[in-house]
Amino acid sequence: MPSNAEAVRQALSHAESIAVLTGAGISAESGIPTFRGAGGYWNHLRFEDLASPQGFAANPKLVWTWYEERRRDIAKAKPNAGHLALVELERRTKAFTLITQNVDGLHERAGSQNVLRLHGSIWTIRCEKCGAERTDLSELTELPPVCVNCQGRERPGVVWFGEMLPEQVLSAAGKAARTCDLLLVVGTAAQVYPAAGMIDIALEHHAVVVEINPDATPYSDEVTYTLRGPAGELLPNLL
Ligand code: BV8
Ligand code: ZN
Repeated sequence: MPSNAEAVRQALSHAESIAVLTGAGISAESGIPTFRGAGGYWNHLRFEDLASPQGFAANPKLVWTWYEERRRDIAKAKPNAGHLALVELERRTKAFTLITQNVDGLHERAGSQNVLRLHGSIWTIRCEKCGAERTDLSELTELPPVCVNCQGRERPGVVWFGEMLPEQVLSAAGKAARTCDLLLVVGTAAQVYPAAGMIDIALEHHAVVVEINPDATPYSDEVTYTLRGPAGELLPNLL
């Protein structure tokens, strides 16, 4: 009986179209805290206060302080072997779609090409008043930042709880999950929707679904293979 890793290697080599769903866990080995589990943000912070429109309206300076702190940490971080393994897998695969819940931009910095960012980007800043969007990698000194066009208050260009995901991105992700032969689910607790719903879509369409995570998730018993361990170790071993 081949090991799970061997079976997954086989399945990857036969797959014509591969989709990947990543979450905060793939950036853990780059030193970026996750949201749940050991050291996670939500262990000591409330997502309602920091990642919701209500929280931002109530205390924009607090929310921006948290986002700017994360921006500084991410700017110092580097893509890890897990991110790089997905770049190599994309190079080898005819049809490859990387669906990420992460806003850190590490997949793009690693060199991934076809990336669907379900929850936006921490490097995007959007004016609440006129909607103008800009990319700004610099250290923000004035929090909240002010729109140069209309002096309106600016917010992080991310999707908060209770907000709709970008329509085109979500439908492209759904299509990739529906049409892939194999879905890799890497570093996500699979508790946030509609992102986690990509796993249901792939399962319903009889894709091979592989969970790569040191811990179990609500989908562990439904997926085809579970590989228990850190993505930075397991992904390169699958190439
Ligand atoms: C929506 C912002 C339609 C960006 C995030 C009530 C009202 C409104 C909505 C809801 C509601 N009740 C439920 C909902 C739906 C809600 C939801 O799903 N809630 C959950 C909590 C139940 N979803 C939404 O609100 C979404 N919008 O539904 O709109 C709507 C509109 C109005 C009214 C109704 C519906 C919007 C969701 C997006 C929220 N924004 N972030 C940012 O600042 O980052 S979510 C946040 O969680 C991040 O984006 C993060 O990516 C995401 C998911 O977390 P994970 O990535 O899974 O990370 P986590 O830490 O949880 O897990 C890490 C995993 O990695 C663990 O399993 C760990 O074991 C593993 N790991 C650790 N180390 C490693 C590793 N794996 C591999 N290698 C390692 N080394
Ligand atoms: Zn403006």
